[in-house]
Amino acid sequence: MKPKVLFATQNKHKRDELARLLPTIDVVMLDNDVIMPEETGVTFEGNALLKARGFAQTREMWVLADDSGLEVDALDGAPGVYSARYSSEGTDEANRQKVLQTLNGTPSSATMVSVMALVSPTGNQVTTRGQVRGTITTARGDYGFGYDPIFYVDSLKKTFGEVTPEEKSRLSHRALAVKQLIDTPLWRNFLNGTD
Ligand code: ITT
Repeated sequence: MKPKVLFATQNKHKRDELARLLPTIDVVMLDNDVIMPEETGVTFEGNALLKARGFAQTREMWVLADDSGLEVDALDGAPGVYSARYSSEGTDEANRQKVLQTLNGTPSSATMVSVMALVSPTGNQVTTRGQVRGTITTARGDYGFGYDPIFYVDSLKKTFGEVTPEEKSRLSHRALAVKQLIDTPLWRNFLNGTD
């Protein structure tokens, strides 16, 4: 039987990426009607822990959470931790449009960030951070989600919207965060069923 972890997210795209990155783990998703805690943190680490800690306590399970976003250099790091709520509509399309409109043609480098938090049933915790550098471009490609189509990666000569899920899972910010996570002592405890 695969070790089971609850992934505290309402974002199906994140869940699909995580399931691809952790094929030997049973990644359980929250039901759609579950209310997520308000993301009051000012760092990705703070918000990832906020999401994971609440559910680990109430469900007495191992819980993973991901807090992620886009930091645009010419916008002083915005939208950053406010990436999901950058536009008033809060949809992926409106958020991308707002980045492009705010930049108004100014070229800019940017960072995609993913912070993973793992919390045990007794409250032991760890966070890891993965980052990928790129530049902002007009939207290209139908793959991915969120800011992927406007995030161009030099080494790929493509936006994240133009790479297949397999390619993205080889080098994404989320892949880098997971790679570090599975090297932590707490992850070994999770696999061993100790806490
Ligand atoms: P949960 O909090 O339920 O996990 P969420 O979508 O609200 O889901 P965040 O608060 O972490 O997640 O917000 C992340 C924002 O960054 C959101 O707008 C995503 O679309 C975007 N994002 C996250 N990962 C991304 C990725 O791999 N590629 C492009 N955009 C991404």
